[in-house]
Parts: sequence; structure tokens; C-alpha cells
Amino acid sequence: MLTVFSEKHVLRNSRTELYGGELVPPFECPARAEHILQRVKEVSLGDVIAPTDFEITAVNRIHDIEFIHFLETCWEEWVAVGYSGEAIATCWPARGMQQQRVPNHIDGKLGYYALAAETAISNGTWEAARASVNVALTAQAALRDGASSAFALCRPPGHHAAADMFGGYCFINNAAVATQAFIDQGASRVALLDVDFHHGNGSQAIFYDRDDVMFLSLHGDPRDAFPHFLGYADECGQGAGQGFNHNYPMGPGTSFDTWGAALRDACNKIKKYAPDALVISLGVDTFENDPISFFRLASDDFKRYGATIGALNLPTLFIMEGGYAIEEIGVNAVNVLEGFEGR
Ligand code: FKS
Ligand code: ZN
Repeated sequence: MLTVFSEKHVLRNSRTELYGGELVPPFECPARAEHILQRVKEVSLGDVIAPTDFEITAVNRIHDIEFIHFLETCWEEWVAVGYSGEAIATCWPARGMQQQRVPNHIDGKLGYYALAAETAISNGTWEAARASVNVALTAQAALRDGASSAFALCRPPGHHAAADMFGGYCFINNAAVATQAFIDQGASRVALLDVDFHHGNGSQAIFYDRDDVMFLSLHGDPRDAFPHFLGYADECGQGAGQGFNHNYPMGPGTSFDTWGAALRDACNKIKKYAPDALVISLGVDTFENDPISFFRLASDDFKRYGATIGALNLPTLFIMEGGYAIEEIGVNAVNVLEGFEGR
């Protein structure tokens, strides 16, 4: 399987994450991508190529122009007002407040465009996010050109990013942009299956009223896990999208037995939908030793479920999302890809 990787991911290297009331070194750090790349090479998964640069128009198919402009200029505006730390949102248009007006001050803009406070914007964040979506689009183009699968080793991740919101370590929704690229190239239906521990709220919101993209997500129950305010089982889509959104929230301590059964159910739905392509939001924070998650998948389970996805026999694009057990992230992510390939 082809891997697409950009060295520019290192430009996403903020110093701080707001966690447990403290500013700590971010869980979403450059070492993650390096470990995955190392494992890709160790098992000779296939060629590793750098991304080509795509026009921003592909991104604009999913994200609002003003939001993208905000991401591009946030850091310089933050520095310009004289702040010395990293750009973190501190106030929001909460219940009862004006939610449609974008303020002028960077504090107001951050609150308008942020969905959470853990994710700090710093110098280089935009460039890395841009490179990450180019990684996704380059891998997508390989499928367009006839490959049966490809691995987009994206960093930063993307599935929490909505049309006009960043947060949860995400800025541009790489999986959504790639999914839309399939549609724009003539696909009638695309399935987007999110196996990251966290609910892909951004991806769900983006495709919620559409029937040409089926979104399915297996994740920690939002009552107990980030992003807390989306990802319930009764969210099934709206309008034309009614019946094309499927959530599988699962509680603390969920084992592979339970998780694997949910995956099989999701795969049955995908099979019936008969999509032209399958996009996987691949997070390996479902691992038993992940520091911020609560599922109990073992390293071998990743290989087993990769085979389940492979059995669908669909053109499949893997997009890297989360996973924070740094030492094991390479083995776990590549196990999915090896299982998919029947190795
Ligand atoms: C835990 C607080 C959780 C934010 C977690 C973000 C997860 C990001 C991710 C992605 F794939 F996007 F990277 N804070 N007490 O893993 O879903
Ligand atoms: Zn996650």
C-alpha cells in the first residue's frame, strides 16, 4: 500500500495543551507521525511519497472561506495584540448569546471558531494543516488513478474540524475534504467510517444532511468522552441525509468483543450502501494503553479489524487521525493496514 507523508507535519509543534487545568505538552505531537512512518518502513508496507500541492479550492468545498482565512491569519493577529503565549480560546457564544456575528478582536474570533480550548494555535500550525490536507488529497488521487488503497499519514488530524470550527487537535477536516474529492470526481456514494476513539463530530456535521456520503462512527460514549456534545446513537441524519448517519457510542472499558461487533454491524451497513469508495478515519486511541481514552483494544486486535475492513473489498483510503500511546502507535496503525491487506 502506498503511504503519503509530509515532513511539514513538524510545523505543528505547539508547546501547550490545556489539560486538567494545566498547560501541558500536547498529546498530539510530532513524534506520533515519526513512529508511524518508521513502522511503515520497518514492515515494507510500500512506497512512501511526499504530497503534491493542491489548490485551496478542494478545501473550500468543505470549509467556509472566512474560517480558512481565520486559520491562516490567527497566529499573526494573536502576536499583533501583544500576547506572549499560544492562541487559546477563552470565551464562547454560549447559550443565549449572539452566535452569528464574528467579532473583530482575536479573542472573540477564537471563541467563534473554536469548539474547545485544549487546542492552541501557534506559529506554523496553518502550514502544517495545509500540508496535512495535501497528504490526504494526494492519497485520494492515487485511488482516483486506480490504486485499490492508500494510506494518508496525516498530521495534524482532522475529524473534529467542522465547516467553520477547529479544536480537538484538528484544523482542516482531511477525511471530509478527501471524501468530497471522490464525489467531485464522479462517485455516487462514499462511506466514511470513523474508528478513532473520539466521535468525528466535524465529519458528522459536514455530511449530516446528505445521502451521497454515509458517515459511521465507533467511539467513546459522549456522556463520558470528548467531544461530549455530539455522537449519540439517536443522531441519524436529517433531510435527505436521514438514515445515512450511524453512531456507535460505547462505554468505559469496552473490549474488542463489543467493539468488533459494532464494526461488523457498521460494515454490513456499508455493504448494503454499496459505495464507490470507503474512507477510514483511522485513530488508534482505542488501544488499551492510550493515555486519554478508555477502550481496551490490544495490538493484535488492530490487525483483526483491518481484515474485517479489507473483506468489504472496496477502494479504501485510510486517513490518520488520533492515537497517543506513542511507543505503540506505529505498530497499532500499521497493523490495521497489514490486516486490511491480508498480511
Ligand atoms: C481528555 C480531554 C480530551 C481532547 C481530545 C482530542 C482527541 C483528538 C482525536 C484526533 F483524532 F482528532 F486527533 N481532549 N480528558 O484523537 O480525536
Ligand atoms: Zn481520537
